[in-house]
Amino acid sequence: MESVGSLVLRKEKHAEYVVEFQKDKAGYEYVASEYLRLSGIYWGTTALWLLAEDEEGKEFKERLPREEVVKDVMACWNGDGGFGSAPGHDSHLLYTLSAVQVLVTYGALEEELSGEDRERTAAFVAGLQSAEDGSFRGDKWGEVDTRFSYCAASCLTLLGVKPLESKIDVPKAVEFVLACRNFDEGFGARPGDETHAGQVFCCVGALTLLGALDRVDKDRLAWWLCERQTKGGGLNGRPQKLHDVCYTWWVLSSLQMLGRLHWVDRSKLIHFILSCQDEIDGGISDRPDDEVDIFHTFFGIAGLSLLGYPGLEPVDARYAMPARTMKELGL
Ligand code: GRG
Repeated sequence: MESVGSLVLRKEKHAEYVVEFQKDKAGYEYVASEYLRLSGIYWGTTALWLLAEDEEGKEFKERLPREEVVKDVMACWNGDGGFGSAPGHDSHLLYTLSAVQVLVTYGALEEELSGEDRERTAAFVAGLQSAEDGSFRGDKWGEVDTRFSYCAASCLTLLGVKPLESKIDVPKAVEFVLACRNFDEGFGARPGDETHAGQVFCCVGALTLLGALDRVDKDRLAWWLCERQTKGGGLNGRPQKLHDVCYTWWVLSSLQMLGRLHWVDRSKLIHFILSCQDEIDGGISDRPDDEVDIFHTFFGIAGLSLLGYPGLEPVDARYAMPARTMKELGL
C-alpha cells in the first residue's frame, strides 16, 4: 500500500464507517440527512465499490446486502418517474440521478424499472428542460442550475437513451452551459455567476456527455483548475478560499476529462487527503481534524482512485461511478 510519510489509506476503517452510517438508521447522522438520503446511499455504496477488497481479498461492497440497498432506493421512487431524497419526498433531478447511479452500479436497473418505467423516468428528466434556453430545472419548483444540466445528461445516458436528441434539445442544452462560461474559462451555476470548481465539474461533465467538450479552451480551463492547489497540497473551489477534500473530486475529475490530470502535485494532494482521515473511527473530513461525513469520505476515496492510489477500483471521471461498470455498459 502506498504510504505518504506515515500515512496510509485506512480502507478497513472507512468501510466500517460507511456500513455503520448506512445501517444505524436511528443514528443522528442518518436521521439528519433525510433530505439527501438517496445521495447518501450513492456516496456510501460507491465508496465501498471503490475500496475494492479487504486484507482477506473479500469485496467491501458485500458488506451491505445488495437486496437492502436496492430496496432502500426503490422506496424513494415516485409514480411521476422521478425519485425523491427519501420515501414520501417530491421527485428531484438530483435524487433521480443518485437512484439511477446506484441501480446501474448494482446491475438492478432493468430488474427494478420496467421498460415503461424507465421511459417514465427519462420523460421526467427531459420534462425539466426549458424549451426557451435549454437549461434544466431541478424539480417542479423551477430552480435552474448547471448542476441540473449535468444530472440530466448523466441520468439519460445511464438510462440508455440513444440518441439524446430523441428526448432533449441537445444544441440548446450545450448553449445554456456555454452561456454560464466566464472570462477565466470556468463556469458558474447560471449566466453571470462566479466560477466555482463544483460547477466546472458539472459543465465539463455535461459538455463531455453531450459531445461538445471541443467548445472549451482546455489549456485555459485546466490552468484555472490546477491553480486551485494550495500550499497545503489540497484543492479549493475558487480563489482565496480554503482547501477541502471534496474539491479533490470536482477539480481532478474535470482535469481528467480535459486530459490534464498530471497538472497537479499528486503526492502533496494524496498527503492532504490522507491527513483528513479519522484514523480511529474511519471516515474522511473536509480538512484535517474536522468532523468526518459520508460526502467527504466518498469524494476523498474517489479522488484517490483518480490519482491511481494502489488497491482502489478505478473510477470514471464523467459519471463518478466504478469505471468497470461503465465499461460493461459500453459507455
Ligand atoms: C454525481 C458526483 C455527482 C454529482 C452530481 C450535485 C452535483 C451533480 C454536483 C455538485 C457540484 C457542486 C456545486 C459542488 C460544490 C459543493 C460545495 C462544497 C459547495 C460549497 O460552496 P461554498 O461556497 O464553498 O460554501 P467554498 O469552498 O467556495 O467556500
